[in-house]
Amino acid sequence: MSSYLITGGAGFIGSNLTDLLLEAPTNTITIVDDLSMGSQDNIPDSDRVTFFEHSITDHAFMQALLRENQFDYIVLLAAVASVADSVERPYETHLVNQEANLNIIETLRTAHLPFKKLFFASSAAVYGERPELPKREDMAVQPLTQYAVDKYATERAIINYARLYDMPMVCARFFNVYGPKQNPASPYSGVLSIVMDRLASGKPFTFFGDGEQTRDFVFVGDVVNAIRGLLQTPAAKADVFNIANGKQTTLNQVVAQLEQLTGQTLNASHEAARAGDIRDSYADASKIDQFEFMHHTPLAEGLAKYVASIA
Ligand code: NAD
Ligand code: UD2
Repeated sequence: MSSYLITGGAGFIGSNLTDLLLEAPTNTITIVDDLSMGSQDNIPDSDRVTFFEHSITDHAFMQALLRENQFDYIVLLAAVASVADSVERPYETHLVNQEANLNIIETLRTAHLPFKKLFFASSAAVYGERPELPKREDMAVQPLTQYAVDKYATERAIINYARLYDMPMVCARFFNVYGPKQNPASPYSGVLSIVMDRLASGKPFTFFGDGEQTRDFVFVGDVVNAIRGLLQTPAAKADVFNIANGKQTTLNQVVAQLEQLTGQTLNASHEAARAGDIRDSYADASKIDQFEFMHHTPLAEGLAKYVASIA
């Protein structure tokens, strides 16, 4: 029987993680989410789930929550996940993406609160536009937006706290996650959630550029399985791991596969590439592959599951 705190648990990855953890019959889950991007519909109706609609930037609230409950595992997923938002509102997003997380780990440290493992979700964004491929965790980083700066700073804070104060904490850099429950509401939502939405509605889709840009698309089921694995593996500590499929795929290739799976044709046009868009990105996943729990769902299989979840 384990108790989990998941910040951002009403979002895409957080709700998939909640579903996975609830498969173990005695796990209990506490979610803190302000529903700025997540949805109440994503939260299962279960007496093992406690939901607080609240911002993690309320430091007093988070301190009290941590002090008054005993969580075995803490998963930090809450973030303003849109890079574009962090360019528009760098200070406000910084308060969520970095300061709120620092408050949480500082509370754990100063109050000497016991817990088994804390996980923090970082991003491939920390690599920036450096040309070396595939991206390895020991490469130099180049965070080019406040989003990436905050992800990198929080990673470093967590790794340093883990080392300096012997706290069991670990970070991962997610690449392009796709799958059920991803919200297509923003133009900066994951591109495959937008493609799926447009295939279903027939509304127009715009390729930014020629569609030959490449990404490392990783199925959300593999991501939440890896989060659980990192939480349960004591050796994964004071460190950061890429979570990716380790495969490079063009946007054109993945769109063609989705058209085939859905039997629909995308109503597509092309515009210039987005300013600051990275042309190519994929991960060296060998560091996380040292753990037996890591599973790589082939793209065709993950896309089929995604389509089936919507049909
Ligand atoms: P998401 O937007 O679906 O989930 C984030 C959740 O955090 C949302 O439910 C949102 O309502 C909540 N939130 C935002 N601000 C909050 C606040 N102040 N207080 C409480 N809750 C707040 O995004 P996601 O794709 O599920 O991302 C989860 C994490 O993974 C984020 O930290 C994101 O930066 C990171 N990440 C995601 C991807 C990806 O491909 N989806 C890639 C790299 C990193
Ligand atoms: C991802 C992350 C971002 C950051 C970045 C780091 C997501 C949603 N975003 O951005 O947070 O970590 O990686 O490198 O995971 N595109 C279109 N049409 C659309 C939408 C997108 O052509 O309507 C293109 C877009 O220009 C890009 C590609 O699709 O070339 C992927 O876009 P994305 O927003 O899904 O992800 P990315 O890699 O830009």
